[in-house]
Amino acid sequence: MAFQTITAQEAANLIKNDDVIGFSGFTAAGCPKDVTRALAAKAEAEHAAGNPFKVGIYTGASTGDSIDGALARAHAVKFRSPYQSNKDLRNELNSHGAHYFDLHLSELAQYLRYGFLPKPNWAIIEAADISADGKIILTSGVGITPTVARLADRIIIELNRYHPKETAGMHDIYEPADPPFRREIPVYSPSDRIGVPYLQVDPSKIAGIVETNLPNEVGAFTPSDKVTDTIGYNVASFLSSEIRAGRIPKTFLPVQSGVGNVANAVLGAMGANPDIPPFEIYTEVIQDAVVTLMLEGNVRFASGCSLTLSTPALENVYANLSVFKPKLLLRPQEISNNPEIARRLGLISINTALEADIFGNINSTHVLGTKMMNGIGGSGDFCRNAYLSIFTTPSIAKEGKISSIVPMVSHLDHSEHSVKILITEHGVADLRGKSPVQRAKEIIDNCVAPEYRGMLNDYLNLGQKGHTPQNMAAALAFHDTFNKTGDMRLTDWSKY
Ligand code: 0RQ
Repeated sequence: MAFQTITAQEAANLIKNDDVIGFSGFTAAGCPKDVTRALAAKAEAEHAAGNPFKVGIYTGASTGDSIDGALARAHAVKFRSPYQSNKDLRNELNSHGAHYFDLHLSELAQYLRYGFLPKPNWAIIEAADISADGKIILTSGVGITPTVARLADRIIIELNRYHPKETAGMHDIYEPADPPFRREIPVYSPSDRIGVPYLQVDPSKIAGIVETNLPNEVGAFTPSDKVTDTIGYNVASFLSSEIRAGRIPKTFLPVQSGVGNVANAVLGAMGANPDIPPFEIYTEVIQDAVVTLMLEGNVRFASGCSLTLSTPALENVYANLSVFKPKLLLRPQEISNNPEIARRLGLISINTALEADIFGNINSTHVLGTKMMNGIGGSGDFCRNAYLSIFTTPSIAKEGKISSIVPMVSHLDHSEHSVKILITEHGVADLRGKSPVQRAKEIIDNCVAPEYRGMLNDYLNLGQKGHTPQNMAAALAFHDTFNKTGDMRLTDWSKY
């Protein structure tokens, strides 16, 4: 079948107010860019003419600026799921300009198949190559593409020549059957392939092909600093002590690691630790540190959902495909983040908290309890099901005006029942097998910034009787004080 080549504007003109779109990609890797910019321009023109124009958006995770940024600035987002990290979209969600539905990333594809959410009218998919019978080679991120391509009424392809078609073979596309017919997902080690290397779509649904040549929009990492380096060192030292204690096998276990600078520093420190043998990665986001560790021989294989690499790192992979292709595998997020597989493989999961409390509960998403930051992402998929779930966080934020460790989290994403280890630049709190009061002592003594330790010990002493000694009047006193004074440091508990 010969597909029609169309312009980005012609593609955007096919999309109507209130339509629902599912995009390919995961983070800024593998997302369309051209049609969405044209769609944002169309929305602005419609608004200027006094017409409503908003669309519903599903993606794998966050996107590049050309989806979330452009459409948020055009006030063209009706709803959005499951994860975002764009400043303009964040403002739109926090000011109720768009509805946001935060979701464990492994669940979105099945939510769509189960009919829990509106079905996509459109799938817009970035491709490295397409055959006449509708076999697509995806680019650097997979996300929810197989499901939205199947469920959508029509499909628009962005054929992006920036991504070499020789990446064919790096993807493993598999969609599980739905209950009551689902069987085990047969991934028994990170490198197991269970699907096919291409995405098969119904060619009759393809409305047109937009040809582009555009790099990904992955932001550069800020260089690591003393705090992130120390957190990385603490994680690596803890893991090597677990090997010595016989609680992690000497051959090690596959690692899942979140996004951002702390995650990059943690992986770097693990590579530098002589007690940690070369290891495998089973994760969602493959970041720059993984490429470096592969070249150094410290990472043997990485399975993920996206190559969320800076432009130089991605170009290095593309220029050396014979080296990297045998060691990299990209899967849909319901497989990369699958709870069954995380439990079976025995993942060591390392994610970043925004805020933790002294009893081991984690807030990953809400700044001071109200403002959405990014979303839960895959952190819940992994931490609940991991062999060992670790959360890291700098002990303070905003030059110490905020303690990342508080009496009670202002929003709960991961409970004390899922979180095993908390690590800051000050040290490691091992929460396994400890009661709430024991956990509180462990966290205050090892993880809290020295200037906040006294305040948190005072809080514990205020605690009402009971298994978990929270004081209901004072539990959010740190946040209340920050809201009133711009600083959490509280000297007088008497009014609580
Ligand atoms: O504020 O942006 O104004 O400077 O929060 O903090 O330290 O730069 O941390 O960029 O690594 O993000 C948890 C958000 C950390 C991220 C989070 C302020 C701080 C700063 C950002 P500024 P940092 P990072 C993989 C798995 C949830 C999902 C997840 C995240 C800004 O890691 O989204 O783990 N995780 N997914 O000043 C108020 C506090 C604060 C605070 C920091 N306690 N209170 N503000 N800040 N602590 C991803 C995927 O699944 C795709």
